[in-house]
Amino acid sequence: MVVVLAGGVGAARFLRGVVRVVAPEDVTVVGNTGDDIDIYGVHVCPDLDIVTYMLAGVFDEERGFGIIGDTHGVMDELAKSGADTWFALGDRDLGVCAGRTKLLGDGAELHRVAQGIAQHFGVRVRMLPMTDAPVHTVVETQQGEMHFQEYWVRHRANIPALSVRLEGVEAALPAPGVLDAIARADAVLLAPSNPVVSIGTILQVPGIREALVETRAPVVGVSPIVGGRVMRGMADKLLPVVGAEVSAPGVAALYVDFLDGFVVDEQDAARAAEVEALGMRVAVTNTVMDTPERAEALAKETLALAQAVRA
Ligand code: FO1
Repeated sequence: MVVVLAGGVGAARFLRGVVRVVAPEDVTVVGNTGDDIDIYGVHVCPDLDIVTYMLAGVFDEERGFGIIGDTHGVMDELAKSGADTWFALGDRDLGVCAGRTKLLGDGAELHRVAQGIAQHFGVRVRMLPMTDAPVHTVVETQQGEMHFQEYWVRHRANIPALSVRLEGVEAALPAPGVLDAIARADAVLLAPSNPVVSIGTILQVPGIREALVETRAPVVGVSPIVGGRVMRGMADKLLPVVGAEVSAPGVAALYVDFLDGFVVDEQDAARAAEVEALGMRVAVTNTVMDTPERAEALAKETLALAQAVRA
């Protein structure tokens, strides 16, 4: 069984490759829920949904979120009534979130709800949120504190960020199954997701980082840096906030206590030796997943590195 720690689009693309190499039933996703937001009366789980929609083959690649071909009747009506619709939820996407909100309101745990949604979409990987507890990432900026989505979507990360914290994490426990999956895995992979607000958030849930240190499984990450820059998203704005350099060794150093291997993009080959000097094995390859075939090749390369560090 392979465990993949996952954020949004980068992780979803990577997982699309992983399930071409490993049977989906043998893949457990531990998804970031720090981005989750309550808005328009519903509970949105962007990263879990992005992964689910991508694996279901219904992801809207052009927008980078939501369901392909979705309509926007609800947002249009909301806008007419004067509501600020800065966070664009398509009609079907809203329906998914409304269903989730109803079940959570009835007392269901998020990991059960997430698994149910994945199943409705025909997704056969095991989808686990990092925690069932309500947590969310708060960004402290020069204009005050705000929810991560306000910073990311409304302000497009254009306000200087001073610090990032995960509200509610002290009382959070890993979702049932997360620690067990990490302990029993044949390999644990870190998707090329944002090291601060996706992977970094998952690592803050009490017990998860310790489980990664202790597991007998090889733990291998994929660098989200390509040519000294982030591939997508705005991690270049947030890495300096945690004192990390925007580079492959800068990201690897954040995981140095548990990482056995790191896959670095060929454009960053010159920095591979610095990653190795941190005490981990390195594979250098093309990490740009512009096609499902490229994602599959990257998944194969990452799993081969996991095999190699175990040997
Ligand atoms: N990202 C945007 O840039 N603008 C949006 O209006 C937006 C809406 C949205 C709705 C549902 C959903 O699941 C994701 C959505 N995202 C949107 C993406 C998301 O906010 C971020 O990209 C992730 O949180 C980062 O992983």
